[in-house]
Amino acid sequence: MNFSMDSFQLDGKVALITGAVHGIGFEIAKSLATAGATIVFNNLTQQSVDTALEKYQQAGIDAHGYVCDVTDEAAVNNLISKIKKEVGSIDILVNNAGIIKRIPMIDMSATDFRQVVDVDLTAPFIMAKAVIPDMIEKGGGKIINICSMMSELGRETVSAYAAAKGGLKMLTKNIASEYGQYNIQCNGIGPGYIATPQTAPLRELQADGERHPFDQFIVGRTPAARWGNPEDLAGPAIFLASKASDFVNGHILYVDGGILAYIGKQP
Ligand code: NAP
Ligand code: GCO
Repeated sequence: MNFSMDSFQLDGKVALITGAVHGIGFEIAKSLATAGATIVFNNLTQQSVDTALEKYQQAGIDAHGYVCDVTDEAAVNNLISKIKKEVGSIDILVNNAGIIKRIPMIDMSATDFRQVVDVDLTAPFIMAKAVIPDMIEKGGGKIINICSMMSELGRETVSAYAAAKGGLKMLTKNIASEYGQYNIQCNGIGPGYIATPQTAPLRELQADGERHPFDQFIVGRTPAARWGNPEDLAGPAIFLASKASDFVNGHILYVDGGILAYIGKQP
């Protein structure tokens, strides 16, 4: 069979991107729309959903927005049923919704730790469990889990986040293993350091006008010598959501400017 660039097209596909009201999720949703997908997203509040719907409209995208907390299994099951009735069953799930709490581990409460794991790991499990039966019935589907560099590396103050994202890497591999036989591909995208609201505190200008020390650290550790932009994730997302990746399964695609490959500039 000759390869065709049509393999990257998503026309007729319904894509659900969780938490896609700004940042990485919003850009991934726009990229999937560019490839032809119908975009569905959720967030925690009606206000954030309504604001995002306007942003999608301004981008020429007729998106479908719903209020749903991805950690609430009953609410997620209702959401998937509602989407199936109102839009269609889901062909592509992007588990994007996520939180981080930057607290030294011995100062972190178990409640805080559990909340991060609940959103960043348990919720992708709940979401995938809710969409896989329909994917099996349809003859296949795509699940993309937004992992992290912290799926591979640790750093101070992000113990819960790294544990969750490390677990999400292995959940990705396990879904791939268990459901690959149904033509479901489950892969991860591991963004490096991306300029979004989540990392804004790490890039704030200091009182003296200097760049944040962490900002300087990351730029120095990244071969591309810059922070990533959410738009850098568009192409990888289209690839993993499309037929072009039908034989890619259980893979974490790091989109990190090379930081994971680099020991760091010699002094
Ligand atoms: P962000 O701007 O904070 O966006 C995360 C989104 O998830 C927000 O819209 C948030 O809603 C939503 N959300 C949080 N908890 C939720 C819940 N329980 N139910 C439904 N929605 C929920 O973060 P981002 O930087 O775009 O990151 C998106 C994903 O990429 C996350 O999984 C993050 O861990 C991952 N990631 C980010 C980077 C980076 O450098 N930025 C790098 C690697 C991986 P509200 O804003 O309304 O709270
Ligand atoms: C942090 C950052 C990172 C990024 C991302 C890196 O505090 O170290 O928030 O965790 O969000 O996950 O890939």
